[in-house]
Amino acid sequence: MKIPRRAFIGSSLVALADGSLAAANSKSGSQKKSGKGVQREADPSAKPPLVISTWPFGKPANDRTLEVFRSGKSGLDAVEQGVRLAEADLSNPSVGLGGIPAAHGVVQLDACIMSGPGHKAGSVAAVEGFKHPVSIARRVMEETRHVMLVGEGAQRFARERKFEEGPAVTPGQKAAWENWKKAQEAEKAKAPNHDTIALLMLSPSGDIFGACSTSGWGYKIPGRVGDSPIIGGGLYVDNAVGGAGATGIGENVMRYCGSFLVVEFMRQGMSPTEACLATLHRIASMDPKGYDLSINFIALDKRGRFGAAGTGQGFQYSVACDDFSKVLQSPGVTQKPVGPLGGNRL
Ligand code: SD4
Repeated sequence: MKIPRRAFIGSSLVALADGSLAAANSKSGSQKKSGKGVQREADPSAKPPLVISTWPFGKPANDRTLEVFRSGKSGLDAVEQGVRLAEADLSNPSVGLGGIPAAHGVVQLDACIMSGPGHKAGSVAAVEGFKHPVSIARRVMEETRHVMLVGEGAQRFARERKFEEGPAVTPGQKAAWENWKKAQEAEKAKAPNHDTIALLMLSPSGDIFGACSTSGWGYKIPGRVGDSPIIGGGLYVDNAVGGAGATGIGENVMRYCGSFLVVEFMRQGMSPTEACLATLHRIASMDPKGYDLSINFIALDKRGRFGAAGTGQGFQYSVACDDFSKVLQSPGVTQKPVGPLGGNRL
């Protein structure tokens, strides 16, 4: 089913390639009229190798991904190494062992990796004490008949393969956790912010690779698994179409197969930004919280077009290719779109 662009772009903001924002109301000129009727406004595109990732801290990860790829390694090696860079940064409270711990004071990491060629995937969740869950996920993908290992089983698998171990929690996060515990006992604790790296790469041969890693929701219930390691939730790659990744409150992504839906909308002909917006509108139309979801998506397609969108004010994401490496602002959505399908589920 083709969905009129007007129906979902509505009153959103669209990120320009230079990072600025422009109103993208369908009536305000973002659609071009031609003799053949209304045409879609293309998202920015870039010549591959092209890398896109969530948040400004994705920028060094993108640069690392390109550096590894240019050195002759595979696309899978490149995305893994890019995400490892973020995992190794102990000052990042959202990814790797520097992350905010679960409620028992120990960091539990979630990660996954996908290869477009062969449609392969590997994933781990609630892993304690290992520095690079994305690499464990890759080994699950390459050395087992399974897709996902969790908790103690994933740790045993990693230990047997001599993956690098690390602290249960960093001293800084332990001190913050102790304060949180005290505040919680006094019933004054707030949930801290948390982010995730989802990273996608399009290679010059048209292959797509993706990886995702997070310490998840700060002070979560031990054993809680978010969207990030869920194939189709926090990450999805279809080598014939494109890839998508998510960040934000995983519970609001994984109930809707968010990244899978973004890719499916691109398959129907939407640009990456349009597909991210349509996914947000779909989720908001179903969720009792409406647009109060705190979720964001990035996407790239097979043609080298890229985009992103988030609820509220949107979010910042990073893009790199041979010509540039920069941080962009995504569009943000706070209300349902105007147009004939505005009241329906897109
Ligand atoms: C999760 N989606 O575990 C992750 C966390 C995140 O911005 O991305 N926060 O729910």
